Amino acid sequence: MIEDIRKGNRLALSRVLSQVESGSTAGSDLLEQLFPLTGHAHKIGITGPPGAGKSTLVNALITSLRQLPADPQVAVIAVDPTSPYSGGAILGDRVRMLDLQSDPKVFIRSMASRGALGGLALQTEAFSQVFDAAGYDFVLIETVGAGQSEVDIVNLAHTTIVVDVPGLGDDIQSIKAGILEIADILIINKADHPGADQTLRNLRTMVEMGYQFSQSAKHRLQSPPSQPASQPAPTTAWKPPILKTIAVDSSGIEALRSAILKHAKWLKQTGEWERKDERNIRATLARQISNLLFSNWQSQVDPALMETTIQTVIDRKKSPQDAIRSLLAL
Ligand SMILES: Nc1nc2c(ncn2[C@@H]2O[C@H](COP(=O)(O)OP(=O)(O)OP(=O)(O)O)[C@@H](O)[C@H]2O)c(=O)[nH]1
Ligand SMILES: [Mg+2]
Repeated sequence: MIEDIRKGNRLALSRVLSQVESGSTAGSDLLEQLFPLTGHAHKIGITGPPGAGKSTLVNALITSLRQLPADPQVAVIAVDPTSPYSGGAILGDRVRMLDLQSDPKVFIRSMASRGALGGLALQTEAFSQVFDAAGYDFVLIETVGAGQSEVDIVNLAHTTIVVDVPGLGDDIQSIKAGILEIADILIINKADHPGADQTLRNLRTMVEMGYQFSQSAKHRLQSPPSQPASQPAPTTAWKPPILKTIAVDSSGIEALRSAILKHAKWLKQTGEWERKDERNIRATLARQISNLLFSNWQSQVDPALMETTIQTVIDRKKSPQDAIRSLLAL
């Protein structure tokens, strides 16, 4: 099967992804054998509010990446039940998607966000390892930017693109401060809508503040990080570019593609590429270990005892700490 997917057999690739998704032993054996073949793909996260145009942007980006002289292979993981890829599409989106699917070097796979075994981040990581091992050069990961799990997902990526749209209002601007911190490239999509320049100015101010803070913090705080990484921190900070796009007619997509390639170059020159991989491996191992410990414990605990213990906590007869001690038999 692994030989088949490396040769570009799409049916085999589909099967491997399904095995992995099911969480079967066969799936995990495949992942284990694929792992030595990974480490080449450029993983790109695309996040932003619902309806911002992420899928439209991804569509346009695939076409643009496919025109690169290196003739790269492009995979998409759509972590999103409302994504056009999963069937809720208006006709136009579906037609475009079919166009792309007929390209043998493009593979689009959606992922049900509910019930993902071991959590969304692990599932996304597993899928991107399959694509990476299969020889895909770019793995685009689309997810709705709403909470911590999305931040976890985009942290798997080498490059994170945050998509904003004009006219969402000031209240939302403040929420976005958190998501801005993870952005390597900022997009104002739907630049054909009124207010695009105002949004651009707002974002520019926020990015400028964040950039100055990170620069001065780097000079002032010389304390070692809590988890020493084998690679030193980069000497030149990356300043996230802010680009306007109109995804529906592909305007601004070439600038986006250039920014992505420039970011990849910066990551490699500064050693940040390896640092990101290292962080990703640490986070993935920690997640897998805690999942495994939890499911081992859960399979051993008596469900009736679990229920009565929870009830004693609800009745305030036991503290949560006490309950944990007795459930873990500490
Ligand atoms: N006017 C305008 N409409 C756009 C643009 N980009 C996308 N749209 C439209 O916005 C709608 C939502 O686009 P999607 O690409 O599905 O957005 P999304 O962010 O993937 O949405 P979810 O996955 O549901 O969160 C569609 O009707 C698109 O045609 C744009 O640049 N300008
Ligand atoms: Mg979408």
